[in-house]
Amino acid sequence: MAYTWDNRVAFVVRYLYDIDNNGFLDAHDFQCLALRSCVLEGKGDCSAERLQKYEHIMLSLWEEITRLADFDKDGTVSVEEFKTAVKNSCVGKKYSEFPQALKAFIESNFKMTDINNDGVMGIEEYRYDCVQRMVVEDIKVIDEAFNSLLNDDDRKKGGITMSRYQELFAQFLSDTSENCPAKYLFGPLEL
Ligand SMILES: [Ca+2]
Ligand SMILES: [Ca+2]
Ligand SMILES: [Ca+2]
Repeated sequence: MAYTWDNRVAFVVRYLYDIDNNGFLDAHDFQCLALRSCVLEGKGDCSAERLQKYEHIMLSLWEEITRLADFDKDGTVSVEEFKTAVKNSCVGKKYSEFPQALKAFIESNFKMTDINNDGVMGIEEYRYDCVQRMVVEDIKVIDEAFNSLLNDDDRKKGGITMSRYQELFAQFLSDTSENCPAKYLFGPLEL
């Protein structure tokens, strides 16, 4: 059950966007996301200029999500509204066809994960990303998920590059089959 499309989309809302954890999305989440992304990607740096850049990315994303998903126009986006919007705008589409602000978010997410800035998400960075969201008793669970995410080319490169991350993130939202190859992108899901 954990990897159904419904659960994957719910995961994105809950763990990537709803960072104040109140069960729905509004502008506050994206303001906080801007700050969090700025600090994480800057390894602690939070200069006004960089923060402004992240505010632009995240608030544009929120505007786009509102436009595509706030069907009842109440200024917030529920999980159900978000699912409908992903169905309309992402299902069956490739990364290049995704809404612009979502693509900017995906890129920024990759940069946050790629801690040593070498352009590849390696196993250690993947572990680091996973344990911030989930409780794990045995590292094997995370390592197996990472390894099954990789194709031969990824293995040669030592992990997931930006272009592969974009492709996998797109699949995570656009592929409705439960056995979607990208299902482990954010670690083993427990919802
Ligand atoms: Ca929220
Ligand atoms: Ca709404
Ligand atoms: Ca890296």
